[in-house]
Order: sequence, then C-alpha cells, then structure tokens
Amino acid sequence: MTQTDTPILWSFRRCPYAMRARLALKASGQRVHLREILLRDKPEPFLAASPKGTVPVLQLADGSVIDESRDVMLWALGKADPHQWLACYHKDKEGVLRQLDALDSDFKHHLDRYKYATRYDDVDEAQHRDAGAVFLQDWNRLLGEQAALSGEALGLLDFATLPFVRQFRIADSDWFDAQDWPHLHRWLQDFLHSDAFQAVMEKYKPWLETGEDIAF
Ligand SMILES: N[C@@H](CCC(=O)N[C@@H](CS)C(=O)NCC(=O)O)C(=O)O
Repeated sequence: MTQTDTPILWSFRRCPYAMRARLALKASGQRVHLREILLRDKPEPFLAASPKGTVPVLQLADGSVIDESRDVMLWALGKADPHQWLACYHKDKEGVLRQLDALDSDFKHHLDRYKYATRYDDVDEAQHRDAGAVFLQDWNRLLGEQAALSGEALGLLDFATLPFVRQFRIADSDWFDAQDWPHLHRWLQDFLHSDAFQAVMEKYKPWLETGEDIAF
C-alpha cells in the first residue's frame, strides 16, 4: 500500500466506539493514519468528512467515508481477519447485529445515565446502574457457558462490547468488582491486561496541535 492509499482514522483515545474500531483495525493488520481529536475542538476536515461529528471516522483513499464504529470494524475485518473475529457474524449475522443494536442503544443509554448522571436532568443513577447490570449479569452467565460472547473464541461481539463494559466499571470500580460476576470479571481483566488493548491505548497529541498523522 502506498502512502496515499492509507486511510485516515479520526479517533479519540477514550471513546469506546473509537476503541472498538482501533481494535479491529489492529487485528486486521490494516494500516491507517490516525488523527487524534478533542471532542470539544473538532477539526474542520473531520467535520467536512462527516458532519455528524462523532468518532470514529474512517476516510478511505477513494473518498468514501465510514462513520459508524461497527462499520469500521466490519470494513477492516472484511479486508483481513486472521483471528477469525467474524466467525460469529458469518454464522449468525442477524443475531450479531441485534446484539450490537442492544449494546449501542439500551446498554449505552443506561451506561451514560449511570456514569454521567449529572449531565442529565432528573435521572436516577442507581436505577440506570441496575438496568445496565441486567446486561452484565447476562453476559456473565453466557461467559460461564462459553469462552467468549462471540462463541468459542473472542471475536467481533467481544471487542465491540469490552470497551463499554470497561467504562461501566470505571464509574464505580469498587461496586463493579464486588458483584458476583466471576466470568465477566475474568473476561474484562484479561482484556485490560492484553497486548491488544495496550496497543490501541497509546497516547497521542491532538492532530490540530501537531498536524502529524500517526502511523497506526
Ligand atoms: N454510532 C456511533 C457513535 C459514536 C459516538 O457517539 N462517539 C462519541 C464519542 S464516544 C462522539 O463522537 N460524540 C460526539 C461529541 O461528543 O461531540 C458509532 O458507533 O460510531
């Protein structure tokens, strides 16, 4: 791939959607030029590529733009999938998309209102924590029955979900760690200590400050 063929990834380190995109890009071996942004100071070229202004955004050399994290994952893994992350998707596409929908809508809804309760008017933090916990409990049960959410091995569903479970834990790690979710705790901790996670969590200065693309 020549330099000019390399896609541009607009990203924000702490965003769980951007994390799942970076995880899939790394797993696929697909190289990109990463541009770190700050959500409070979005660069013009980023907004020009995708006016909705959410990260991640992948800008391809042919001018097309992918601005949904799951589509970035599917694009990268569609190019190369050496660890068979898409096995679950090939087996049951509808089922996987349904689970991603529930994660990105219902679970995220409760996560936001639990973790960032002060940003909302009149939300009951504990109620949203408990509603999120219903998902976590279910994932713990599943992880007691099989090695991964995706089936016998970690795959698309796991790496799409893990960054959000990490966020849920960060809201109150003492409470989270005290829950009787042994399989979920092991699954999350293995991820947090994995080379795969470390590799996508390096800190970069914002592109607006440096003007430099990061070879990612
Ligand atoms: N559905 C989008 C959601 C992406 C998203 O909401 N990202 C957040 C950051 S975690 C964002 O960019 N928010 C815009 C803002 O805060 O201005 C996706 O899956 O890519």
